[in-house]
Amino acid sequence: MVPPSPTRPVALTVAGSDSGGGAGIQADLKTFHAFGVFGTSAVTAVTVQDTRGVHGVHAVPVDVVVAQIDVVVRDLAPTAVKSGMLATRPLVDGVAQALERHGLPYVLDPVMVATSGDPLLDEDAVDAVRRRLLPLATVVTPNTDEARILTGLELRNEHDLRDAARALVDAGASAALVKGGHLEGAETVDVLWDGTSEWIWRHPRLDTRHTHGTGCTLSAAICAGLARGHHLHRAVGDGVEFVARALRTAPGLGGGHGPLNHFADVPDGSESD
Ligand code: PXL
Repeated sequence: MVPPSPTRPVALTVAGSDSGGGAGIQADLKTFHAFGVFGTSAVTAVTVQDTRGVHGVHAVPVDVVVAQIDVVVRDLAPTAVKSGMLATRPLVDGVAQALERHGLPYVLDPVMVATSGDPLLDEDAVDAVRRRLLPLATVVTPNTDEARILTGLELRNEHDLRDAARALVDAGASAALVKGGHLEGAETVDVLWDGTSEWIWRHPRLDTRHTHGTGCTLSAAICAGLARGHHLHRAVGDGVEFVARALRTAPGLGGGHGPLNHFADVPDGSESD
């Protein structure tokens, strides 16, 4: 007889497909897997993409995206969800309505622009992200550009990251992780504020162009931790460390911004309860 399998946490990503495999749905599923979490997905858009850039975007009809979320939640019972590329305003509205219904722990990665500089969210959708998705988020994970667009604040230094995290919580998110990777300096700084406590992670800055999918990978790692039932600060700490390792050991694929190493070791204990 086959012994019974240990129970396996399930997570859901609602995001775009990156044919190059480094970001989007593909990065999310690889990251869920690395953390020992069973990955499910609702595809919002199909991108024609390699490490050099986004060559085409085909949005999936809203009812098909919502149906993917609904059937997966009903049958596979994910214990956390993340969203990435949502492409259009109707998709933001549809996903918000579905997530409101299901009430799961939710990581909002407010994806707006690809590493290559190509747009991944229509401008008229930003307001819907702010009004409808922020209030649902267990944590929102913007980089400095996304935080500026969502809050109207300029982000130049660590102090500004801390202010932006507070502004995002004031705007309705339960917590905000503002990622300072795009700032200058020998260290990268990430700030988490949950309305009560603040945590700061620092890592030596790497001189690398292989950063494609960094944000997707981090938000997926946090989602995996939440799916396991970990506290937010633990899920974020494990995610930040996994991304640092995955950046350091990037495989150097492609002629542009290459992907991270999703085979990197996860921090000790992060893939168990
Ligand atoms: O990293 C942001 C992102 C999210 N989703 C998809 C992407 C990218 C970046 O390229 O392609 C599908």
